[in-house]
Amino acid sequence: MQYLNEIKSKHITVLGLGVTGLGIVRFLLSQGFTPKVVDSRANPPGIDWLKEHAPILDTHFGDLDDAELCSSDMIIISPGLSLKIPAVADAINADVEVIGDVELFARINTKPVVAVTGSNGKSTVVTLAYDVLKEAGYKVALGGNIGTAVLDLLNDDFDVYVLELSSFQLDTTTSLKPISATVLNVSEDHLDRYDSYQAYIDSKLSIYNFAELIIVNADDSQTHPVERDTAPQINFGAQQGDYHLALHNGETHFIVKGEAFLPVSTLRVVGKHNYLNTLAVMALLSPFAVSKEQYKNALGQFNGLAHRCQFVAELNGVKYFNDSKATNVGATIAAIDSLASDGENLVVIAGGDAKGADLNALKPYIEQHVKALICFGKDASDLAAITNKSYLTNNMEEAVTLANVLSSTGNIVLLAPACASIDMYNNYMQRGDDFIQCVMAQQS
Ligand code: UMA
Ligand code: ADP
Repeated sequence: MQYLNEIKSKHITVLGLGVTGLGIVRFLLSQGFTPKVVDSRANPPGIDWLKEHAPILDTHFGDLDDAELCSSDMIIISPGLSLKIPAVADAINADVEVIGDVELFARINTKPVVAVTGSNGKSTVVTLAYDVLKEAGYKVALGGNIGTAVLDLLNDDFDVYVLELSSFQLDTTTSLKPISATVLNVSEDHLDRYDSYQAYIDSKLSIYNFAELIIVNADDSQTHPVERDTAPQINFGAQQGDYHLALHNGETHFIVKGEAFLPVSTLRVVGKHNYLNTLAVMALLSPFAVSKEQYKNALGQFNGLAHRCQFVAELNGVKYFNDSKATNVGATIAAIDSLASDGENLVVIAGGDAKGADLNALKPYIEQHVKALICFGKDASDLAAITNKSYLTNNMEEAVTLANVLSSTGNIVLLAPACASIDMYNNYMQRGDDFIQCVMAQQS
């Protein structure tokens, strides 16, 4: 850990004390550093841990303008905080180095990193990649935006890291050199944090900067690097690409470089978007030794993740699906696409905080496949305004009760909000759990 010796004498501030901040603090403490810890909240999530394990550290909890950030040599900032916050911008102007936890990880780590970003499918892809590598016998670590701070993983002796990276994390990462990297897809998200959609796309594309192998989505040109002569590139897509889907002996297969590798039925979870996610995994893991048998085992055991198009129950011939993780328009479109059959078979529950996105992109999918759109939450009226099939309600309970009334045998009720949950819930998991509870209550 040569780099740590270089910064031994620096005054380091850890800015943010959530999952990331705690990971940074734990790592720095384990290496003999005593950073200052700052958070704009009076009671940040990590405060109890800090009080118990490192009460000696200098702290400031509250207004960042009073945190004296400019007197640090280096700030390691959490992804939930924008670099444009005035106190942070002032520190950057005063030549304080501001980096994220992934950047510190990159400066120290010597093992291969498989890096994944994109608007949708990141968690699914990294989890499946992790499962496949494990099945193939690698000692593999899974972390990043999926929930484990990367620095919490650094002390163990892993063969390979699989990292999910958000645009926020990429904004503060400049020297990560992944063995393979992908932007899975791009659709509008987080526009409340970026000056423009292009700025959000540019953030995503920075994952390719020092990648040894670039994996692009053949069907989404926004995932392609701007520079032409960078690293070798391979692509995946529905009908085109080095990794694509095609019929073989009457069954749709994953096609790998011209050969029918495995039938899509090998994968336990369904939906075209999951087939594309699997192709992305195969492309990302092409630098590793994984046999067909090992893929078959891993794909066959993959149950998908909770709150992503998760089957909840069947009541009176109506199936209920929880896709609470559909926190943007692109994910809701993918859910509608994968559950739609002929005619208007879906009752969709949506709404929450749209994060500044243009909701009109949903319109053609609602028109074609959706019988009723039931909305609640902060941006419910904007969402309801895109179709005359909409209903406004006040909360999940009312929405599920109405969905029960409006649906008939053979229909599907789908929670796919196209919005973040933070206006009414702590997170998308809590929203999904509320949906499940309301559905179960309909049974009694
Ligand atoms: N916050 C303050 N003041 C502070 C610090 C944070 O108000 O001083 C607020 C932020 O504005 C944000 C919240 O606290 O609303 C959490 O921010 P954080 O940076 O402390 O978050 P962590 O707990 O460290 O979790 C972060 C990721 N969260 C965000 O980027 C907002 C987690 O992704 C990630 O799992 C974790 O690091 C480990 O890498 C979550 C997420 O929602 C799941 N990500 C967004 C997404 O997927 O769309 C990007
Ligand atoms: P992320 O980590 O990028 O949020 P997840 O795997 O958690 O991705 O899935 C988030 C949402 O996106 C879920 O609603 C899921 O059904 C949907 N989804 C998954 N893969 C894709 C894809 N390839 N394209 C579009 N939507 C997808």
